[in-house]
Amino acid sequence: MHSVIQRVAAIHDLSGFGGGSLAAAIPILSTMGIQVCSMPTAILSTHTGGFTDFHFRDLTQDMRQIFIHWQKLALSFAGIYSGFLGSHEQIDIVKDFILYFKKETTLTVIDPVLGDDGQLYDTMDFSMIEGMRELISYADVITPNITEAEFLLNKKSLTAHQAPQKIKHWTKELSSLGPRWVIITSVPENLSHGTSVIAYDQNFDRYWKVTCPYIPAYYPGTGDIFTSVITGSLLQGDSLPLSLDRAVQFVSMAIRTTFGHNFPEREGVLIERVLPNLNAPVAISSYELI
Ligand code: PXL
Repeated sequence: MHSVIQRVAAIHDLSGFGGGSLAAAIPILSTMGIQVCSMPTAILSTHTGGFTDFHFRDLTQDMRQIFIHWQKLALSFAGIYSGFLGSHEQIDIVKDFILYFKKETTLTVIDPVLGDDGQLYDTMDFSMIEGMRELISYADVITPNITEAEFLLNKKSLTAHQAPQKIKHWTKELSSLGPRWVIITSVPENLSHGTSVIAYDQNFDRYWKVTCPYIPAYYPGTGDIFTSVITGSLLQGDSLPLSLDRAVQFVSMAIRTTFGHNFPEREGVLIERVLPNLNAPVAISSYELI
């Protein structure tokens, strides 16, 4: 079906409260002028980070039906963007979806959501790591955090001191599994007490880094916000380093806007307050070639 606007198939869960996943992808991409076609993987009352007793409805069978209907409609996508997946079957559906809908010009972004802070999320197990490792071979861009990168490469946890140098190698190692661009987030910076994102561009054999100051807070959903901005920015035609800059700046701004209020972290960040910044002219740039 014809579209005059860039269209992205977004394959994530929908969490009713607490932000993240589709609740991040839809407003961010939409603000960036990109149409989001949602394929929800599950519906939850809240995300799983910091809430207990949440309601969870698996939508694996609905995903297949949505896929079949979109095939009949002959939809085409400028981007395919997946995040939190609940099972092996969902990983297989995303794989089939990419094989069917990806064209030469389609940007495929896979956020291999598995865990954070050295731990797997409650709903993940080691077989999901295997599945994700295979799925990322179909991606153009992947955005693991440092914990997910460890699991995907079967590495031991790093000390903050050695992190940035080692992570450079990890980005290239992950890229050898398939994706042109590998972006590893939440990399600790020992000296500045900040955190960095480190990225590798396979085509140009170049490494990039953007660092932001440390904020003593952990808000769920910021990874989804980061990858949504990366997706939008690359689709708008930005370079990898500029996309990194825009995503880091947007997430930092969302965290800083929220942190001052002292709300419980599990409620996520006040994304609505900062959405209009996505349309601001490029102002400062802090990326480095490393
Ligand atoms: O932000 C990753 C994510 C996505 N979806 C759900 C989650 C999480 C992280 O906890 O619980 C449902």
